[in-house]
Amino acid sequence: MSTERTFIAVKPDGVQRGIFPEILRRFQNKGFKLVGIKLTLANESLLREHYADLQSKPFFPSLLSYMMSGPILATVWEGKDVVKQGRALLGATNPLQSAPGTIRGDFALDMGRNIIHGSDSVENAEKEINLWFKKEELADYKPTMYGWIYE
Ligand code: IDP
Ligand code: MG
Repeated sequence: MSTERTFIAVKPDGVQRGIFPEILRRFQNKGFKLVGIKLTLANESLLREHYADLQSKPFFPSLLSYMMSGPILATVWEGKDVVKQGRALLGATNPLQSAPGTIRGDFALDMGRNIIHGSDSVENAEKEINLWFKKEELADYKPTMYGWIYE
């Protein structure tokens, strides 16, 4: 059993379009454990930290307004190789290059409306989880199905 964690956020378009239950279902079905979940509005300072590596990109202002255009469903998932596996479930950043079967490949067309965020490394996952969640908002429990998911 791994305690690796990742930060997965359904962006405002994914919430407004009602795709979030399908996204939760895919992570749950794969075998990952939900340890944190909340519907939240992101402010500019949080987003500037979250996307610190993209501040100089020409699309940064539109990325900010996209991410502030409505509620975000912020989640934390735990399990074996969850950071890398989570990125695989998401698909490529550009939905036109995301394989069918992935979340972006199945539900999005534009890079600026790609419905979901997922941490890209274990280190960034830890940073993002601490940025979006307080410690007491994360649940520590053992799912009853663990024996059916892990050998
Ligand atoms: P990622 O979300 O797959 O990790 P990043 O390169 O970290 O991709 O970019 C963060 C987000 O910024 C993307 O998910 C997408 O919404 C947006 N973005 C990235 N590149 C572009 C672009 O060229 N045009 C418009 N939006 C972009
Ligand atoms: Mg990224």
